Amino acid sequence: MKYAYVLPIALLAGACDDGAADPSEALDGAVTTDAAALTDAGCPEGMVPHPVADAAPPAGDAAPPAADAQAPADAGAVACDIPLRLRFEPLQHDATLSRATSIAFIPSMPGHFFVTDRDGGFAYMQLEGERARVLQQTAVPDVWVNGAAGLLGVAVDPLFANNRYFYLAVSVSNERNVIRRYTLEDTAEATLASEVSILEAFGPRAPRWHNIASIGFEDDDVMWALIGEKGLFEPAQDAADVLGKLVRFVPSRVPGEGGYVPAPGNPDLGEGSNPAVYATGLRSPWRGIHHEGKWYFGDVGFNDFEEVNVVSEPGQNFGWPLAEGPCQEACDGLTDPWFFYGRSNSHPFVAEDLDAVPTSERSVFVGWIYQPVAEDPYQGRWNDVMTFGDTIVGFIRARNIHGDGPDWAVGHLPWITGWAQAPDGYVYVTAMGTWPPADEGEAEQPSHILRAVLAD
Ligand SMILES: [Ca+2]
Repeated sequence: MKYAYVLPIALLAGACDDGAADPSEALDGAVTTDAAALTDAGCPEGMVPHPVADAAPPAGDAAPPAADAQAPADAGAVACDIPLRLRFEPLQHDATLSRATSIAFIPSMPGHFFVTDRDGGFAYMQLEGERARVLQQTAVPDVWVNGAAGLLGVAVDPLFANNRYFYLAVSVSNERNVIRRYTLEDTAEATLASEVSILEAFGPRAPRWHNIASIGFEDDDVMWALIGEKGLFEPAQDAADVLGKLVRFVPSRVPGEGGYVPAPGNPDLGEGSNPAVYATGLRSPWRGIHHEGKWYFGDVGFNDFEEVNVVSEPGQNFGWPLAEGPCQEACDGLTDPWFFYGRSNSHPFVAEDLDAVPTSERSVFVGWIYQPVAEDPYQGRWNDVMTFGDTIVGFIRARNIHGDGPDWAVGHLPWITGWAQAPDGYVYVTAMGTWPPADEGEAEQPSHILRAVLAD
């Protein structure tokens, strides 16, 4: 095995299920290898370091695995991991998906999931080995489709086993985006008839850009949404408006009744502010996720920079349109991106992807952070690791969520749109066949549902 001599280190660092580990053991293990092969961070060539708390020797067998360390890192203390590398295996499926946008699994019904299509379709499907089979497919009414607008997001209610609720993020006009709730009924017609409106975002005279695409739950009650600023700039700094914000709210669970109440724990952003707002200054945060009390999201740039941001406390202001990328002046109260990249094709993110699509266009996303499970097909290598990438260029990279890097190349898949983890332990993604949509008379390539598997 390629990494046989360092595998024990990686297992210690990789938050395995029963791994009783002391980070210092991992370090000790690392320094027993050939010193000439160690990187600057003290890891063997080909491995990635991440900082860990400098823990005292464990009192018993119950010491937490190193990769779970939450405390700030002590200077120099690192664990060495085998880097996550992925390839994507397309599933055969019988859904009609012209431009798949998102995917979400039903935790209480293993193998059952929803996929959305920008053009208004949603499919309720079931995994069957290497295939995925449609159980219900229909077109959602009143979806306004234009460029990046349409049916963009789906979330499953954590209490689905009791209420059979799921949620769709839909553009209904140039100016209006809605999060709708549906009840999964026995027929598609009955499912569509159950629609109620939970939350609306309205931008008068808005262009088609920067809608609602990422929605989810942080616990049984609190729902969140990343909302774009509809190409209007100013609303992102207006705390009275949900455009350009991360919002948190408790959706109505009353049958036949929509609406929401603001979530507990939201900040007070002053008189007239919208009590659902949690973070401000977002531009086009079309893909991001919640993980252990924080949100990680890509914010697509205007002229210069693609940002990856972390929301770690209430009331943070991520700068747009006062700043794009790292703030240069008048920066009081603004939170800089965790990291960012520009449009140059000589940037390492592009240069290290041999299949990179040659383009000056960019569209950053944050993909997935693994939720550890007993049957982990990624061997712990995805634990505490965030994937991110560029939808147009096609590179996919990863970075440990503790500390400030490094990041590394994970794989390549252009037009990737949605990420979700299934009860079988695998992560599945949706990807469009072509983007932008084909011109009149040109054939569209169908979208794919793919399973992420280790590439090495
Ligand atoms: Ca920003």
